[in-house]
Amino acid sequence: MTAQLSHDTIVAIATATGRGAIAVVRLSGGAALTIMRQVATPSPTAPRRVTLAALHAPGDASRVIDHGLVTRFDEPASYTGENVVEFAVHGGPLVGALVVAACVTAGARPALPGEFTERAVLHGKLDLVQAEAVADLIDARSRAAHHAALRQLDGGLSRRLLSMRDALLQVDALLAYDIDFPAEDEAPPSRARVLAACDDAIAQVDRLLATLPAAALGRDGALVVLAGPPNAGKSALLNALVGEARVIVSDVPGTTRDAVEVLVDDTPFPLRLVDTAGLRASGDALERLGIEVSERYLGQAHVVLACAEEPIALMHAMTAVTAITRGVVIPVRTKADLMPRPIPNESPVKESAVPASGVAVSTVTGYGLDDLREAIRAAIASHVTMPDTETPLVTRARHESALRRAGAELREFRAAWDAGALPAPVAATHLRAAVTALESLIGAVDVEDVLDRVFRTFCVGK
Ligand SMILES: Nc1nc2c(ncn2[C@@H]2O[C@H](COP(=O)(O)OP(=O)(O)OP(=O)(O)O)[C@@H](O)[C@H]2O)c(=O)[nH]1
Ligand SMILES: [Mg+2]
Repeated sequence: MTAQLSHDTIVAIATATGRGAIAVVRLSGGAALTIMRQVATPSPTAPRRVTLAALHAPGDASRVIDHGLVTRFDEPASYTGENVVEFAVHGGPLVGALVVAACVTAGARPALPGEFTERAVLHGKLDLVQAEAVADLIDARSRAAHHAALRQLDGGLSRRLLSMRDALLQVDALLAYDIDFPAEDEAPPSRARVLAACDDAIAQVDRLLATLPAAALGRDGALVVLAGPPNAGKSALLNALVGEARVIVSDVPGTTRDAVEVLVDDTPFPLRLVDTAGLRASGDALERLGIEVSERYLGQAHVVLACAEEPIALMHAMTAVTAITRGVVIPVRTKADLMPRPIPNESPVKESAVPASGVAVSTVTGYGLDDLREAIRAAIASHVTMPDTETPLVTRARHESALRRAGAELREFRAAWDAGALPAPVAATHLRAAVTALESLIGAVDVEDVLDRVFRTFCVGK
């Protein structure tokens, strides 16, 4: 099934809803310029020049909605590849909606979520992977996610996939030669050459799949859980690491009842810092609930900061936490300012990731906080292989499943080809299936349900 390119002219507010200085209304399609002339006076006569215009009811310049800036982008030099008009008007809940309504009266229809970007893909302006990068850029909450999205939008992953596809098509051509000239034994499509090309493709698929954990950490953040006995100074430490008072600190043991999560945009990965209720046996039902929540977080943590003031309590906290988590546990001696002489922190050793004697910190003097931040980064790095800067990140489940499919087909092909178990034409079907999987990723085969799945999660106006 081939995706249908609708010929309707579509319109939507492209900016976020609510109060704001400016709202941008976007119009795209064959009738965009005609509609523009009906609702904007004067309307721009040349593309890419901004014109100050009165925006009004269709064909009636006396019923003014607003004064705004109008820019037209003539096909094919536009985001969608069609004629596009952008109206920049005053923000707020009403003005943009009235301009949309005027365009609809003049013949446009409201756009579906992601429909502008979908049209960009259908007109070959972007491939599917790049279109997803647009959505990721919009959704980015951290510098890591922003960086990954920009690289994907730039076409890094697409180029890699295309070159893999081309390499596989070359192998397919070699096979076709074998199929066409099976008798010419002295010129087999050099078995070794086919195997080498196949191994190379498998290695590339695996290299891309190996970026998944780093991509997930960049998108979602590394889960760093603060745990330890009541009153250890966990909440104070979270505030210190965040740089502002986000959670309640008090000298009453049992202050924190529920887990509180704060996102900190650190590099290379954002951190999801979680303050938890102090770990202790408790008869209080509410407190027990809080402790259960803490334990759930501990189960998923990448890093746990086991916090306590005294060495013995710290040992107990370490034992309690290690039983629950699979994350790296960093022992943290809190309230270092109260120690007669704070133990000097050793720098985190990369191989073990965790300084054996723990990190001493004080939220009062700031002592040890940088050492702790460094130890957290080292602990996360010990968890995840950092992809080299050349390898684009695989960010979505859709990418993962297509790459896994391609990898599985390539392995089937390789096994069959190596053992000579299947006739070349049969082995080649696995190769073609791998090519199709890669093509479905970049949208070279435009299967409608793929497009639907990708674009209906977008925002309207994009
Ligand atoms: N001197 C000193 N006092 C601290 C430090 N950190 C925390 N405190 C104090 O220790 C007490 C407990 O701090 P919290 O951060 O609320 O402790 P908590 O571990 O979150 O306690 P619960 O929420 O009850 O489990 C408060 O009175 C803090 O002011 C520190 O570095 N130095
Ligand atoms: Mg607390």
